[in-house]
Amino acid sequence: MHQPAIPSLTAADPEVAGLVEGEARRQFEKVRLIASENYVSQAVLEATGSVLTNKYSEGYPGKRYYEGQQFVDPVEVLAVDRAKALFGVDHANVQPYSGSPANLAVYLALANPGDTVMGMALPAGGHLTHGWSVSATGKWFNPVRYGVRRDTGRVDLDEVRDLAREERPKLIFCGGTAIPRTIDFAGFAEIAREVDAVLVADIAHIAGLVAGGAHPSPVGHAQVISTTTHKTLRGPRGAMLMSDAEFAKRLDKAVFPGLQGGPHNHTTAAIAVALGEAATPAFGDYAHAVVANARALAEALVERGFDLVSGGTDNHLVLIDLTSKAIAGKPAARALDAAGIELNYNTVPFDPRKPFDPSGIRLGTAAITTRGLGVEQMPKLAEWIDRAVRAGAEDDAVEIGAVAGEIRELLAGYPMPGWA
Ligand code: DSN
Repeated sequence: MHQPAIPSLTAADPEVAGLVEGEARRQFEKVRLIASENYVSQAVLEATGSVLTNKYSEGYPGKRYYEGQQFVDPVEVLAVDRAKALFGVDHANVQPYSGSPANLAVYLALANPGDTVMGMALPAGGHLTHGWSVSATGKWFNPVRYGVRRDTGRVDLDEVRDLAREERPKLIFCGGTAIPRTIDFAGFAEIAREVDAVLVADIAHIAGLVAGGAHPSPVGHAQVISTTTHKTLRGPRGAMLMSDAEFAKRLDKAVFPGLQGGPHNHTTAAIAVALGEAATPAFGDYAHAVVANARALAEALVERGFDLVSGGTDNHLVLIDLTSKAIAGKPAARALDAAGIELNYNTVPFDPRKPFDPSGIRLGTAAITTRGLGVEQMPKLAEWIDRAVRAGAEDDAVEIGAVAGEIRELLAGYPMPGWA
């Protein structure tokens, strides 16, 4: 049963309630390896489902365009103060609706249409909003892109420096969505300083690892930091912008009124709760356990003959190149899902296949670590992945069903917030 229980929803709209219950059960029964997902705490769920959703609050605390902010203002102040304390930044804005709008606000604040901006190419592990062609950021700005080296699968800062010297971008984005290795914020900062660019660190994937001390912090290197709140940070779906004091006003104005209307106050409250949780020693243990699990899983996958981009991982994320296997990323992801292992198909660097049918799969350990799985389970998980991928290639529904059954049996012993 979904927790908190949903009796009113069940009575008023059984159709929606049934779907919510179904999703809760699905999340309970699957090994959730989507690298950008997690399980939020019961407290975060409750804040997200609170009456704060009823309130309009355009503006910022103390400067709103609507009355009745006696409780919403302190909620937002709390979230901002907790973000500043947790990450050690001068300024935080907790209003962006999600990661893409947060990044758009950075462009609006610090660049003009047509300006040159630099980011990691999407197929190399970057994000759409770092100037990829199909994104507004690729259409309205002049994007230049760095990638990774073919031989190492890692960013080559010499290449980044050469490109930056040649193109003189106004903004340089580091970070992305499929980067299994530590981001060298200091190295990027040196390049940005040399070409007089603003360095923007998009830490959406690794924010929880940074907060928990399991990945170096961009603070002191990147003048602007963008993050979602729902990945390794384990909060509600939302985003934050953090920055040096110098950029605070411009970023705030870009978020509101530049791009958005009223903030989602229920989300702001849940972000405050998640940031409170992330400041505890237990969260530091969690962040380190996420990385330990990813490393153990990567090692076990390599032992089973999987090719990993960059050969392994330093963070929560593993990118598998299936080129040497008899199956592409998309059918493999489908077979794995049927076997109880949820992940996404993904391009790999220099992928000869199309993004909608690429060569790779991406996985991450943030959610399974929240669930309580540890390094001792990772060899078994690698075995299940191996069996499901083989079964997918051979169209072996019996084997896929067998793996799904074994996974359900294991997960029955690992509770999840949101389901009882
Ligand atoms: N969709 C997110 C991810 O899965 O990484 C990035 O926007």
